[in-house]
Amino acid sequence: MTTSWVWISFVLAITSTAYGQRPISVWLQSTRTTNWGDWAEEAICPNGTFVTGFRTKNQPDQGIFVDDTAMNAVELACKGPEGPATYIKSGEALHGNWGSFYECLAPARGTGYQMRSEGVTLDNTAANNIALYCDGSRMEGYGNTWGDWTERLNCPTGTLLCGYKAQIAVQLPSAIDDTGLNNLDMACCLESS
Ligand SMILES: [Ca+2]
Ligand SMILES: [Ca+2]
Repeated sequence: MTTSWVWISFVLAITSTAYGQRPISVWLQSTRTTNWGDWAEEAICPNGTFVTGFRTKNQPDQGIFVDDTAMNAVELACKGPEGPATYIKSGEALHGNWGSFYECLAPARGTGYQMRSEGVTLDNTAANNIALYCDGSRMEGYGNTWGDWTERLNCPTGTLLCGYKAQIAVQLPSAIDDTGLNNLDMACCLESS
């Protein structure tokens, strides 16, 4: 390694610490039961805070003559040892209404999650619900019941949920079949971050 290359690496390390995003230990990826839409910008909890709750924006069953989309967005609550919650959101599709917040029982924090998703069908809905794990307990959101619960995803030991990004399809190519939210990938950060 030349002296100049060492210097460049040093400058990059300093700038990424000063201006870069909080370091992510690992991204957990939801099972791609469907894979429509674009990924919205990542939403990451402020330093020193972790995911402690969530709510969903869900469209209830519209009946057989109207297009269904089920889950359309998720919002997360981030908390530290003290102070008020910060709310973060990655994308939001059009349909549905926001349900109640589900909060971990303090001092528990989010350690993993699970998605309920529907595969390809006549009227596609993709993601239908999400469940958050706070240490041992599991909380299901306000959602619909099409499809199946997919694999439970857990942060590695020593890390906690600290953010997410959502894949959202506003409209499928068929133009009359929306699905809203399709996938959620969630970030795990070191407990010390
Ligand atoms: Ca959906
Ligand atoms: Ca649909």
